[in-house]
Amino acid sequence: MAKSEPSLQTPEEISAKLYRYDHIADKIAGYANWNEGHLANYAQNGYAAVEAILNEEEIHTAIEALNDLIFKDHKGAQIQFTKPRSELQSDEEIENAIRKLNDFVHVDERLRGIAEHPSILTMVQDILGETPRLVQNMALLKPPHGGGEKPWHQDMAYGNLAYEKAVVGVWIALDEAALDNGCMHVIPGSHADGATPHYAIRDWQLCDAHVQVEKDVAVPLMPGGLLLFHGLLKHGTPYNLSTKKRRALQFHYVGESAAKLTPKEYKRFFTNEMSGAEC
Ligand SMILES: O=C(O)CCC(=O)C(=O)O
Repeated sequence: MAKSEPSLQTPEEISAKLYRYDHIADKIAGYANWNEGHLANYAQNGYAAVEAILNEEEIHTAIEALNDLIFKDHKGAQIQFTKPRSELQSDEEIENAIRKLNDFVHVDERLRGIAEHPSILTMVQDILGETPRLVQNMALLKPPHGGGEKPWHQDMAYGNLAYEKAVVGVWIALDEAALDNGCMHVIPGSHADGATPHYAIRDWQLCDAHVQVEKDVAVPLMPGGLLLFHGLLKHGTPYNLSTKKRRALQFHYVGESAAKLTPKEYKRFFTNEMSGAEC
């Protein structure tokens, strides 16, 4: 029975012990280079990083659209604050206290345009082998000076993404996502482990003691670059302990024929209900 390490406390300790920074993912140099070989690598590794999918204007438009939702009118999109809204005065304080915006594609056509970007949809369709359906849209902000960790997890362990067929995640860097501001980290091939129990620890996450940190590959990306990844790939992002913002968009797509897991299947696959294995 694995026990989570009680000594993992500070952001610095977590960043040092649960992530490594010396294995860097290979990247595909733009959509024009996407080919069958990359699909085979995706099937094996569970991810593919592609540079320069959004151009400067698209990145600028996406950031402007997010700022409009934050500072002008959220238009019904959800915004998750890490501090009570009443304590936040300046624009900087407001932005630094936002971790997530959800469900904006129906209220902002600029962001919908990115979720429906032809290059992105084609790559996702190639992976799924059928027409993609967008099932989740969010922006993930990791502010400077301590923007929070997203511990290691599988996206399909979150009920809204628990489908009987693999979902594809698309994580798009709007700022440079680097080793020091919380870029994505993945365990190559870990989607082949299948569904793995998650635990409510710092988040809904894999047990820290079960993560094969020695296999961690970091995926730094320039703005406009993206990571395509399998819904069972084990991945996480460390704290942003730098002075730089790290904003990203994340979309999830599923094949149009895929059905949701039943609640019973979900519990069996993604919780310790059956095994009783503790973390
Ligand atoms: O952008 C991040 O920090 C974490 C993204 C992620 O892995 C998730 O939300 O599932």
